[in-house]
Amino acid sequence: MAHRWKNDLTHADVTPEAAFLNRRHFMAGLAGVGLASIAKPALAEELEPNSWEEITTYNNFYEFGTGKGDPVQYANLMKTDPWTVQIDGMVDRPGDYGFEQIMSEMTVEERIYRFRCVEAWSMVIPWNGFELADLLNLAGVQEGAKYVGFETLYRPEEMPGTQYPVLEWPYKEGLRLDEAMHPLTIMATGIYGKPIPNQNGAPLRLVVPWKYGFKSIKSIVRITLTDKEPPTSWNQANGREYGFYSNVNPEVSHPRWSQASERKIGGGLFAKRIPTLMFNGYEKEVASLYEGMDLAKFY
Ligand SMILES: Nc1nc2c(c(=O)[nH]1)N[C@H]1C(S)=C(S)[C@@H](COP(=O)(O)O)O[C@H]1N2
Ligand SMILES: [Mo]
Repeated sequence: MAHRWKNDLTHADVTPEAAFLNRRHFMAGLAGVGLASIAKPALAEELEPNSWEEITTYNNFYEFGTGKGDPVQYANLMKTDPWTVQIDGMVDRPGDYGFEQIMSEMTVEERIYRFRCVEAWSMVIPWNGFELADLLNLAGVQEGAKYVGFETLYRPEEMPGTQYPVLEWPYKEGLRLDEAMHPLTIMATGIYGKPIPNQNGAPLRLVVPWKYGFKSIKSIVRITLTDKEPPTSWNQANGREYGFYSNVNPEVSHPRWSQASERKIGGGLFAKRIPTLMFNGYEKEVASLYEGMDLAKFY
């Protein structure tokens, strides 16, 4: 049934006033208890969304280069209109779905999510988007489908980064069907109420807030329902370092660095590392998806 997820981060949490009061609250508490509660101010701080400037100028979008500033510099080369998403595989209504057509059928809402890159930096981003489940239901998922594969646009003449074989193009990602149907999983089409900029994955990109950022594939042109685990770009490039699941987990280190803490971009006065939360803070909502699974083995 239409179980709609209740946002735990609301506007009240994220107005400058609320953030300021939270900080004062912690400062006051901190004076009495000393540095033992160092993690607490960080938790208040993380409710504060990053600025438009931070979210749209510090990006990973390797089709435009591997530097954090490359996407904002080159992604405007990508033509996003017209845009169609091919939905195929185990669906009742396969076909090319136009972006406008999709938008006319979907309910867009605001979702303020923590976003945690596998490189151990993070942001809080106020997305606008719709639940992926609604789009999959539009296409009609057939019985027997177990996974969803996604592909990014591959248009070398508009994507200077694709001349380098950093990854196999097109960029591919995948989810288990239950992950894809989870109410937290969205297709983002905006940020701060504005259309999502090219560097962030225009006109629509996946956002799976409890997984490392690379699962949140940008500028999607194809969605395939299948009964087999789909190949994914980072897993193909280095399966030992980037697993299919890639759930945020402070206890499972990346082979080359710890995942126990993270650096929130643009932290200002509080620019220190903050503890990384299990499932990026969405444990209550998603832990049941992985009941009985060895999360160190299925990383
Ligand atoms: N097509 C595509 N999608 C992608 C990437 C990419 O290089 N290409 N980078 C991923 C990584 S590593 C991260 S952290 C996020 C970054 O999203 P943002 O730039 O909107 O913060 O996008 C993900 N989606
Ligand atoms: Mo990332």
